[in-house]
Amino acid sequence: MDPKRVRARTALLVPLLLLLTGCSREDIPNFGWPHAITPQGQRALDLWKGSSVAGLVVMIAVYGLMFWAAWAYRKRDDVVPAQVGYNLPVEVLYTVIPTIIVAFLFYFTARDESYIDKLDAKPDCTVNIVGFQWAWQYNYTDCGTATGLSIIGRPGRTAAEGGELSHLILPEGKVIRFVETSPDVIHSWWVPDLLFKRDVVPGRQNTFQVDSIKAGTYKGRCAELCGEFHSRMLFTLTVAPQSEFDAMIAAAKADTTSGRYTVNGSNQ
Ligand SMILES: [Cu+2]
Repeated sequence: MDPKRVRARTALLVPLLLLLTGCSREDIPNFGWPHAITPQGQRALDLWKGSSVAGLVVMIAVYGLMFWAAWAYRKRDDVVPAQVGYNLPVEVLYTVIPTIIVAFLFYFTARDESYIDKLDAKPDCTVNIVGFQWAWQYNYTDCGTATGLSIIGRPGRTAAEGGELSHLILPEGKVIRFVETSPDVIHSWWVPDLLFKRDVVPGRQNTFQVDSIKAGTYKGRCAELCGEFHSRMLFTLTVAPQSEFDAMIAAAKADTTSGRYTVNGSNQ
């Protein structure tokens, strides 16, 4: 191909590669992650940012050394350079430095993982998440005025078919424990804004906790391919101040006709 055309194509492709990754300026400080809405999410975000910066530093050092070596030792004449089999100090250095880097990353990962997996003996609210083919149900097993209430999602492609996306409501600023169970296959309960997801596994109870959640409405989905209508396992999470939460729960408990709720397993 004509070298001019190659240059023109490269000049077009390089900026396209950079720009078409879909990042905006706001994504840069968090390296593409959303803002955290829980202390656990903040920990994960800080770990992600720290690891990304560490990766960038290593990249700059490695490419810097490579280009420096290529430039400093480029061919200047026809004299054959000194032929060496090994260089012990350099080899020790490039074994020791990566070991130190990995030890650092391991320390911070282990520290943050044990914080994110921590469970309080007495959370403010415990919710049982049931993931089934292909919807979610939420049972407030121990959660103040909400205790006994279940929010029922129903599988179905459309509302006309009887499908109902579930809508979980939680109080703002409270310690919340999630207990996940599944009657059929593995699902994964994921609210991207929580910066966290955990699999829902049949035959066992998976738990996790958030120390507080910022008020807002967040989208959620199933993150484990679980069958034909996996893509329809969408849900909404609304986090509201305690008084609003109590009012929403009271309205849900009073709703005996929509089929979206049950109290202690019945439609009242
Ligand atoms: Cu699923």
